[in-house]
Amino acid sequence: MSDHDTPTPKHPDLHEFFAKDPAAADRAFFGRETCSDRRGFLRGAGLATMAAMVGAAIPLHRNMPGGLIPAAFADENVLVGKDGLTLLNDRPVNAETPPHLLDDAITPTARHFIRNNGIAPTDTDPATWTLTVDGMVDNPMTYTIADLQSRFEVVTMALTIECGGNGRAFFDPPAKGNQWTYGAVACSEWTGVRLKDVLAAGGVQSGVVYTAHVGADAHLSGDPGKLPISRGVPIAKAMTDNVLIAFAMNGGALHPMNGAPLRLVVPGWPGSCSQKWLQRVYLRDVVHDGPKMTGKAYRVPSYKVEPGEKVDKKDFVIIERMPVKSLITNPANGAGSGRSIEVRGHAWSGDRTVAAVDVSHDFGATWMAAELDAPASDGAWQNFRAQVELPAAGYYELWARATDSEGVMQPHAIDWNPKGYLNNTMHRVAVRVS
Ligand SMILES: Nc1nc2c(c(=O)[nH]1)N[C@H]1C(S)=C(S)[C@@H](COP(=O)(O)O)O[C@H]1N2
Ligand SMILES: [Mo]
Repeated sequence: MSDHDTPTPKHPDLHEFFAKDPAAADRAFFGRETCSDRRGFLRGAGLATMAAMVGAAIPLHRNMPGGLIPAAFADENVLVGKDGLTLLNDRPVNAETPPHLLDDAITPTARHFIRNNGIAPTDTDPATWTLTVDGMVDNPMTYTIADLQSRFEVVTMALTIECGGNGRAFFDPPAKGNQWTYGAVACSEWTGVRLKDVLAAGGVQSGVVYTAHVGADAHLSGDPGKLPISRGVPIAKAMTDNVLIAFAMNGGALHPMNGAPLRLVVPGWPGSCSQKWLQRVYLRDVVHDGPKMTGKAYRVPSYKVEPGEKVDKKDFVIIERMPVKSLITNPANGAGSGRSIEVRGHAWSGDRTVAAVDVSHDFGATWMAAELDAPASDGAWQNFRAQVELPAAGYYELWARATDSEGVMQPHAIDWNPKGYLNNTMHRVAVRVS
């Protein structure tokens, strides 16, 4: 199995401090509290701490503007605690993981991608966090995290989360939205309680159709009445065994950008179902119509369309399970190699298992079956490996294709749709043998 350690970020204290409570951090460092008026100057303990963090005295500290984050670590500010992610956008934060950094069977917290639709909350103390379960339940309840832990069975499961828009960058004509390439997918080990147990304790009323999820993140507009995203799932999906309300990730705290201190994990369905910073789940007798549930968000046409084709709004349907897919995590694209190489990666198919992964080194002329592991738990991706012998020096491509338990194989060409969802074409990486 893989190494579960989270690499230590270079300047954890400052970043943790600013991420947790920017006002307090400003006060400590600069002797001023507000973000809009940070004209204080570094002094006393703040100066000493800052000097310790940049690793040297700051002779000209009197000229340092209040609120300034030293350039020595300004660039990593939004990705603190993350390792090697590619930042696509910083407001909201969106960052993906290069495939070769997803080589571990279980994705380390530092390498779990980030997809935010709004601004992450900063007041996320697990001791005071609450989850309200209401709507069409007999007994509406509000739980602390400690309540959840003591009242329900705590389980740990490796579960795959993939953004519905993973692979959007390869759509032609292009689709608007985050230009994810391959790395908006991860399989961490999540610890929490089952959503189904918590809903059952509330007493699910007859006539419930859908869940509705509410998180604590703020809308980009700053309007407190607006939610950035509120998704839900059909009640039957919510009542399955591997849908978790998670309070731990890889044996530690959830990363602040991955929903700390509490989130849903709905494996195999678009990542958007897995509400982060979870505060409320309510049950409804209609399909939930929160932000990003309606219109064309996380929806595809109900029939096959030509690339670029205009599709009427009424013909879009909500994406449920994610399609069969695989990712090569070794070698890295463009790597140099010897003639003998282990091709490794993961394969998954939402709500199903993967039955086979084949690998080709000759542009798809021939395929060899890879060794394929069972999922670590129901909802986890499956690891594959194949030892490939390349005939001579030169340029090669390694391709992988997965086939799921229903016999569905990854396609060669993108099934184009207007919003760029569900790209599950085969992954290829280049290698050069010298
Ligand atoms: N509260 C909240 N939950 C959210 C989101 C969000 O913006 N806010 N983004 C969703 C989307 S679109 C995805 S793909 C997953 C990504 O989870 P991650 O950021 O932990 O990788 O979180 C989902 N849950
Ligand atoms: Mo997503």
